[in-house]
Amino acid sequence: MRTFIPNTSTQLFLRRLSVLLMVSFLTSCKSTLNTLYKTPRLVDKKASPSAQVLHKRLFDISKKGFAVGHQDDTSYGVGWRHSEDLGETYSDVYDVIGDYPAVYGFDIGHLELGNENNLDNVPFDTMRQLIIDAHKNGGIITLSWHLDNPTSGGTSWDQTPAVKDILDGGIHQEKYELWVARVADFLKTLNYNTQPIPLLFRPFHEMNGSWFWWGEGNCSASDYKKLWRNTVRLLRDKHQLHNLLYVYSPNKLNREDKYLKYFPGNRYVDILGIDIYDFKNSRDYITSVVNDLGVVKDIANRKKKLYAFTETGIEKIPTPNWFTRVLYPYIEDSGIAWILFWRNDRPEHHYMPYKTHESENDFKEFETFAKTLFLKDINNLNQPNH
Ligand code: BMA
Repeated sequence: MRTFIPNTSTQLFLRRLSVLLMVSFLTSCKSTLNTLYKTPRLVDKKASPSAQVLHKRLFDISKKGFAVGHQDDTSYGVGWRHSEDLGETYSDVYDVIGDYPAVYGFDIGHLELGNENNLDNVPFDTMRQLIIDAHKNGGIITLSWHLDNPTSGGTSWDQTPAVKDILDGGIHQEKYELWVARVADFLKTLNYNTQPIPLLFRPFHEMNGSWFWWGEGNCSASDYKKLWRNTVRLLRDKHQLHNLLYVYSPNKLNREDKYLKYFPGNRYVDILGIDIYDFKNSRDYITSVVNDLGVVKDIANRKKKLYAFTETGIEKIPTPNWFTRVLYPYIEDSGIAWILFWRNDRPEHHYMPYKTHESENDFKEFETFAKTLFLKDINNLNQPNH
């Protein structure tokens, strides 16, 4: 048999080909690795199966696009409030696109006081039912907590320093522990088919801004971290709640801000987030979205954590094509697991369109885009194991 002896140009070609093959092999290995789910180290070593399933589900979602969420979607909207008499689940989002959001935000502010209603007048009994319904239908639940100021008795926005008072034997520590116990009691009632409903818990958000009593200038970074860790320990260890994933979400980063300044540690945070609003200056907004989501993505990848756009929107949506032209191009390939638009309270304060609003068609187009995942979309991805 004749042996084939390549000439020099064939040798060069073969060498190049093998390098090319090797590179493409390594790249394909890397992309397979990126899509492989590795069992995470969750804050809660005893995380419920439901919480573990939610984490995996968010990972899968982030590989396909991002889950679209809305705060208080089914509690009220522009011109209506949930009531048993309505007989069906109202939602401004459903009204516009014929599907529900994939993520449902609720706020438990004033639960700590033992009140019947939250700070926006949603009865906690209604909230419980809406959370159970959303979960039953395959939706994902995220909770924020605009709790009152324990020192002054004012609201979350009362900047009287208070964090020190609820730590390490401070004068209001017992009161704070009672507040957390009330939260725990309510969270324990969120069950479906005898399983605890998994919850994305996002307390003490926007701490790098100074508008909340737990924010910049109103407490030190080290006290903030202590407060976060204590709260986790109370919920997880004292009250034995194992269905929470903990989400850290600073506000839009100002030039001098460091994303991790208030970060309580890898062992106390499951998912990284960021809140950025468009205050009617879309150029500024886009700059922040690109920069800040980039920062969050890098840090999250380094820490092997999921990340999300935990609050956003433009009040009243006065900018034409805001969803499709201002927002979508900059989040399309960001890798976020979800995005949460803020609440629809009234014509002067809403972040999602409603029927007859000018941005209705823009939002309908947004819904058709490849990466925007609503309730039907995430249910089609993989059936959650209820
Ligand atoms: C804020 C505003 C307030 C509301 C609070 C908690 O951003 O929407 O009106 O009380 O969130 O939902």
